[in-house]
Amino acid sequence: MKLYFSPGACSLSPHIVVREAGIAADLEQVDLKTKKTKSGGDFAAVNPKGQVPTLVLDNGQTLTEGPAIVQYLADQKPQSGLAPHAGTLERYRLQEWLNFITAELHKPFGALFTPSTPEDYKPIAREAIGNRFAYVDRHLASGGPFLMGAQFTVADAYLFVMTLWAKFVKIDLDQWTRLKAYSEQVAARPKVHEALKEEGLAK
Ligand SMILES: N[C@@H](CCC(=O)N[C@@H](CS)C(=O)NCC(=O)O)C(=O)O
Repeated sequence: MKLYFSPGACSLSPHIVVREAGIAADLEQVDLKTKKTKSGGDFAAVNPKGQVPTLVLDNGQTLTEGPAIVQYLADQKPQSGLAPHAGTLERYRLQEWLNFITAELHKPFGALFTPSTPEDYKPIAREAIGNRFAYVDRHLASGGPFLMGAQFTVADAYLFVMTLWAKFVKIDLDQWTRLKAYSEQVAARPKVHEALKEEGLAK
């Protein structure tokens, strides 16, 4: 398998999952502006959407969209516990979290990273992110230490990336003590640290 990624982008989520699951996957860095891979390849030909993460499977098929990719990866190593078994209510709970993160957090963050976003929309996006982080913080108070309880899942890999992005756009996690502690706890996981180091985000 080959995972196309860009350092610090949402592709860090499947990158973490690859390492947590112990999957042997090649990593190929993409320049999201030029749509070229580090080795000079045409990324737009691999994924016409021009977005990471993109996973090319051993059979040559291409899988896109982070929530689908992380579930596919987790299902390659069911014993990892990174996703509850398909068909169980818990699996739908996982999908509930993945959809929440992609639609309600990832998208407003995306607006803050896009240079052409109108200035007057930015406070609206920041407020939405804040409201959703507050919701997650309250959720963590009722269980934890992870989103689904005791077990680290692919949803945690994705939410963790959102907490990293908060620092880039100067959203202070100190106001959500449980979320901040959660982010630090995930960052301290050896496989997460390996992924951060590989992407140049940690020493
Ligand atoms: N819906 C996609 C969104 C992926 C996405 O937003 N990727 C960003 C990086 S975090 C990207 O590739 N941006 C470059 C572009 O859209 O041209 C997913 O969930 O995987």
